[in-house]
Amino acid sequence: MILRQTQSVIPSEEGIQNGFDLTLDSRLHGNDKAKTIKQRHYEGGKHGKLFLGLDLSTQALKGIIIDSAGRVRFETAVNFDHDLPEFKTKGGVHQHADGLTVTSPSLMWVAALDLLLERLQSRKIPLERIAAISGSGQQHGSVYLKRGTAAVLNALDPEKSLRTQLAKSFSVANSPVWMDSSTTKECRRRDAFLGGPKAAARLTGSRSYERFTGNQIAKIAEKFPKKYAATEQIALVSSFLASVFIGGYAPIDTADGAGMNLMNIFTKRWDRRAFDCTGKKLSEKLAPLVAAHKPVGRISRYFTVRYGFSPAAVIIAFSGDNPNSLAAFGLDRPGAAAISLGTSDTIFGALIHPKPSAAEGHIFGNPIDPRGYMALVCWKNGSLTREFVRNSFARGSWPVFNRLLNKTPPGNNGLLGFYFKEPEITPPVFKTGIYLFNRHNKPAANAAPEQNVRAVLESQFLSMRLHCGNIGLRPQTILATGGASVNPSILRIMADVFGRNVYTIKQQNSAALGAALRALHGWKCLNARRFIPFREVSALLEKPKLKARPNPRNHRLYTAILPRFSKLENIVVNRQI
Ligand code: XUL
Repeated sequence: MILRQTQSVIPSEEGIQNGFDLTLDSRLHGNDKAKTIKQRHYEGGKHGKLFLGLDLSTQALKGIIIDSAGRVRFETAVNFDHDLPEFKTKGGVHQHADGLTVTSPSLMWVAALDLLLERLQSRKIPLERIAAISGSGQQHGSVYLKRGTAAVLNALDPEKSLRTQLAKSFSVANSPVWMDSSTTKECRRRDAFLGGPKAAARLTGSRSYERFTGNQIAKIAEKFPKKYAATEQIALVSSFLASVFIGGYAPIDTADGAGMNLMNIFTKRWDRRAFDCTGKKLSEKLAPLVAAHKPVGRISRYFTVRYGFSPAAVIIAFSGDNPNSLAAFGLDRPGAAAISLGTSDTIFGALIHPKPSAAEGHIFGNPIDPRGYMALVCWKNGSLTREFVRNSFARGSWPVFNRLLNKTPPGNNGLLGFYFKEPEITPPVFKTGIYLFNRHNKPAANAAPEQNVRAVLESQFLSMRLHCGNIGLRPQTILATGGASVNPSILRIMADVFGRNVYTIKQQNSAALGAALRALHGWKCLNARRFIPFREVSALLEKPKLKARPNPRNHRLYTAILPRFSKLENIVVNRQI
């Protein structure tokens, strides 16, 4: 016999109130206005409970299953281009002819979910043992659901696919994603409306950015008023996936919600003024905000009947990919930071006293500490720029690059360089080029290969230290990830510039793993009926390996260079405009 659950999960702003008995913690960090909500008993099966983490990223939907000791038991992925070719995506997206608009078919994502779960089922993964599910989504992307979709989600028929049942549910068929940069007009309007970019940053954690969801919504509201009016709910990629699981609209967590330019970063509530410059009746179209460790509902009947999940499986709020990576790396203390050296470079970490800035970076809610924040700063000139310097000056070889590096002393005898192979976002530089300065701060015509090799690395890490410091992130420990983190020479300069130990770990698919760990964490909080420090979960993680220690003398040298670097950077930035 199939038991029908009460579905339709409409959460309140403080927590969840729904048709289920979920244990709620409202005594977070000693605030003991305890709300007693009956606790249900969780039966995960005889052989221990499992936790599922999903990651709906740009190119793929990934899934990781861990056990309660944090061990990865199974991983799988659906690649959009390869596994769902009928949606005709390249790298999971459609690049539009204007060169600015980038979207993904929303229906492709739900098709991918059925495919991924079918794969888990065909591999005989005991889905009935999954006690909690959480997820991750590429940040900033938005999903537009037509009036009536709550009812469709609530009554999904396990006999039919999600794709068939949700085919007519999207008022905007193609979701704008984080790669979209078509909303400059909307950004200028928002910044002006909120009192300028600084005021916008102080309110929402970031000045207005093209990819941030509020600006994408504003564009749709203006360009397609009928579609906007027909929209019942606007979800983030993360909250959309959670909504499908619970069979109703899921709340948006305060880490991913901060990537919209719509949330007051300090109160962690929606901001009415930010809504006012976005679209009519927006407050009716957005779900409430919730801390990322909170349950948002129980799994819907569609999944229990079709795939054999336990009806007791609980859904913990889904969040963005960067916040989930913060969880996967166990960055649970203020100052714990990760630097990802990839196509673009990114630094993110936990902090308590954020300083939102109009010039650089973003402040989000912290997905593993509801009192805290996370900072994130991106540089477009990452690996491609390092490789450009390697190809131009080191015969395209990393060993040659490293040998050249050893020929120059830290500080490069006063030479400083700025390498913009791509237009840069941190700081904003539109004109590409290389800008070199000698020890007297005068433009240097050119530099020897070994000087270029050192200058590109010192410049990249000085820029990281400067700009993450500007928004309040002062790394105490650094976890290096991404392709270039295998190069010990690069890690040594990183350690010297920041004056901190640099570690690495083997872990890949950090967003999906972070989601699985947050599922475990949220489930523990739920059962304990209080907030449990994430440390109890991160203690289960693989211990990072120490790869580079700072040399105190070199660190003092870089600290002395930093003000000069900042001045010269300003000169380069101002020359662009
Ligand atoms: C962060 C951002 C990207 C996406 C990638 O602000 O836009 O890192 O989250 O999925």
